[in-house]
Amino acid sequence: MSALTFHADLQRWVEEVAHHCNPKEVYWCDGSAKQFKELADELVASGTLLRLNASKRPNSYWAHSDARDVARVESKTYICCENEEDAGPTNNWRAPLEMKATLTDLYKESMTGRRMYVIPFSMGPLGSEFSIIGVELTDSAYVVLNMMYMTEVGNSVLEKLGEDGRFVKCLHSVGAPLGSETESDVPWPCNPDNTYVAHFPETKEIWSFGSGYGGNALLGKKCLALRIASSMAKDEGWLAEHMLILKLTSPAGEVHYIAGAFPSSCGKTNLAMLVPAIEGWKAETIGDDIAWMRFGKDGRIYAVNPEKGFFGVAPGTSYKSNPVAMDTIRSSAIFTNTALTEDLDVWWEGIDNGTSAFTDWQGNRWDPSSGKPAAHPNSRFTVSASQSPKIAPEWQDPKGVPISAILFGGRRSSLVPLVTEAFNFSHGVFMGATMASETTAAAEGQVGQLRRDPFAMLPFCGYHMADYFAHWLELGAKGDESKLPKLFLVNWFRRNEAGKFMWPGYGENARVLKWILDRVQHRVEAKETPLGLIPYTNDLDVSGLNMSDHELDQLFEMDIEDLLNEVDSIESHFASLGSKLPEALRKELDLMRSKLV
Ligand code: OXD
Ligand code: MN
Repeated sequence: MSALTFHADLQRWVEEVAHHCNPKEVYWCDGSAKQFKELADELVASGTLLRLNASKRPNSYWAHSDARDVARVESKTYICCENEEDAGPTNNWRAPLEMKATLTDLYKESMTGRRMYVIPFSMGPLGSEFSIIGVELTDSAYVVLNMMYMTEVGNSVLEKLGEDGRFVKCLHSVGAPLGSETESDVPWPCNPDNTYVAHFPETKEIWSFGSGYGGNALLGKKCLALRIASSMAKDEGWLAEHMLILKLTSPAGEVHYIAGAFPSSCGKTNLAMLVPAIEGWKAETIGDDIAWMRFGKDGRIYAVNPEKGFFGVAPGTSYKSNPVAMDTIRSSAIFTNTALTEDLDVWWEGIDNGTSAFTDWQGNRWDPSSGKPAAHPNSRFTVSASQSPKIAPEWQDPKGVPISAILFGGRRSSLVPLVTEAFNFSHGVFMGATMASETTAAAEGQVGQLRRDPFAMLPFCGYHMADYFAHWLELGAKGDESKLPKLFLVNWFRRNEAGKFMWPGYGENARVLKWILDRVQHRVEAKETPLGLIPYTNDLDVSGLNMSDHELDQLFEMDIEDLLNEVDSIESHFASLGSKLPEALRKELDLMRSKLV
């Protein structure tokens, strides 16, 4: 199929890559439903996809990955800038030429026997000043289908690109060439021993090899919209953040937009699809994972969601925890690594719908007594955001939406109160810079370990983390504090001595958001503590929760000794970031210590 583009650089690059990787043909993705169906049918025929029971889950598919390719691979993710110092201590670094040499060898003939797909895509609404165009070359049709749900794909993007528009070159190969035209393929080709996810921020390129899973392979998401975009944002004076965007309407009809940074698998999608448990409040989604933010002409910060779909964690999603997600994925969705029921619908731990798994995520008969989960803990659904019954009408507004408050949060079973407001913007940056969370299955590695995850950007910041803090502080200093969003630290995950969650979470989180908006609107005072400002007891609406005053107090309890240990731990976190750490953050830490002793 020939290209519908007169973009000489794009054509040259496609030819060069095809020449080197040796695919049997080049396939230009036009973004049409016809192509989607054609590729899905092929993947069903070849065994990569299974068509789900059409009476239960119309137009939906199930895939299971190779058991060695199930999550983002942070240890194999690289920022390849000229100077190691610019990548900073939190990123893996390789010199661009060295990484390109390694990968050029690996890409040689890596697409033999496969098709190479050309996916022109836009992150952000086409034509918005926020948007960035990318083109992904991949030998995975599964990636094409997922990209079609997650981004704007096809001819409209090529048209926008014209003859000389700028785009981010994104190269992806599963790294599993077929020896001959007749060699049969495996359902999930990948190359776990040679996986690399490499970013070249200076030349704005992404080269990914060996993995077909999620953020390693859908290059618009974490690679472009966070790692490359964060580095562009630093140079150009805006922010590319790992944040949800939520629209809240009060019973009086007041509308506010809130952004929130939470590490992977900490309930971001649930919060983005919140169903408020308090009377009269309405919540709608703008985005569940990424926010690009910049100053508007009125001096406020505006945000867009650069994605067009949701790539959500399935386990734990139910009509109780997230009815909006459950309604969104009723049809036209792709499920990866969930379990299956006997009648070919999907199943996962916590789906809580009266069914049971029949086969596990690898497609084997599931034995409940094995003690192993039926669905992989990082199993996912991919679906178009437009299918959500609670998507806000303005979710693709090219101007973005004005942000009133930003939340930082993580899983902390102790120490961090339910909600704390920053004293001012730079104290809020300190909160973001020091946030920590217990690790989850979204990335390889052990689950449940406490790690500092500044702004939930640890795996996604495309440059030196201390420079990133400085960028936030500079942006704050440019703004008028009265127009900047107010910053808050939240923690839905605190546990009592018996190990039980102390806060009901989910829809009840609206109570915390209500207090936050009361603060934004200067309607209530707040109590000063060494950590920040917390609600006076009567200002947090807990009516109907059956919570004793003691239980409520426990959610905000501060143990001085524990907090002094936390100060020490932050001190070493800061030390690990080296000498570039902004002085303002060191001062915030000194201030915190002085308030505790
Ligand atoms: C995600 C992640 O997939 O953060 O959103 O891992
Ligand atoms: Mn994420």
